[in-house]
Amino acid sequence: MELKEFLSYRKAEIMTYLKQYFVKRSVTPKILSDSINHSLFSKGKAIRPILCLTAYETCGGVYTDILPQASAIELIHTYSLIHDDLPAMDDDDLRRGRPTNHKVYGEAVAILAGDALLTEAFYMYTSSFTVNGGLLIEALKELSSAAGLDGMVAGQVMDIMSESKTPDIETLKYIHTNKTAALLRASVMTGAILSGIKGSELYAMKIYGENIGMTFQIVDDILDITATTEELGKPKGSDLEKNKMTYPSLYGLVHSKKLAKDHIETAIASIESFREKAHWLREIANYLLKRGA
Ligand code: GRG
Repeated sequence: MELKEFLSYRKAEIMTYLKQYFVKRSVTPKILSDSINHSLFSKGKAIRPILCLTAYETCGGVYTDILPQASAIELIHTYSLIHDDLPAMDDDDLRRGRPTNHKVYGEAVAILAGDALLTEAFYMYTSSFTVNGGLLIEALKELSSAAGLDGMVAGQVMDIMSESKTPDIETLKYIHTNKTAALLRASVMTGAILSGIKGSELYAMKIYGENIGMTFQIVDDILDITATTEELGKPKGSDLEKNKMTYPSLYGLVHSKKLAKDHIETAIASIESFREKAHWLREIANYLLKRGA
């Protein structure tokens, strides 16, 4: 199977799970349901839940066993995009090839849809599980810290506070590690934790997750300059327009590409001991790099 087929098959399974879940949940008022559906069932790659399922499988699990836990990560990610697009944050009009949530449903509903997605993620995570309860709690600790104070929220605050400031490596690393890499690392790590692996194998997954996370954001910075609005599904050049601190703004395009490649090499080397079981994790790492080539 080619990677493209693998990704689209896994994404379809995640989306089917989410659709069925929300049908059963029968969300009211209708505008809240519409607002959630608008952002969740659109053109996203679902790369975080795919990484979670794939890490679990690499560590010896049957991936369908953790569909609720992996899919819950997509709810957290989608909330972060809805809130990131709000006028008080990045003030964007286009996301995943559609008008942003607040443009269609208004700011109040968009904020609340984001809140609902974040809280529902934890309801989904704990409502149906086949793994050991202790492992589930460990994975939840990893996920909640990465999505909040030890990760995405802290990184987002630093990102906003650094707009229009002279780029420096410490701040840039802090933003990328927390805003973007933390949730990607947690996607990999929670899959690994739920499988029950420990020690050096779990550590290897952490290094893999951190490094693909850094490449993801560096490539995102590069694409903001090199891709078209249509390819991005959001406005091209928005980092430049908002004077964001990015890798190309500090290192230029060529060196940023080299750094993205270095992180992927580290990620792939870290999971060597999983041998052929890590085939798809290696393929995904290379794909995340090639997006920016
Ligand atoms: C609101 C707490 C809070 C955080 C927002 C997600 C985020 C943090 C900001 C989005 C800004 C941005 C473009 C970050 C770059 C990395 C990133 C998260 C890109 C979007 O993720 P993809 O490419 O999107 O996986 P899809 O649409 O494929 O799911």
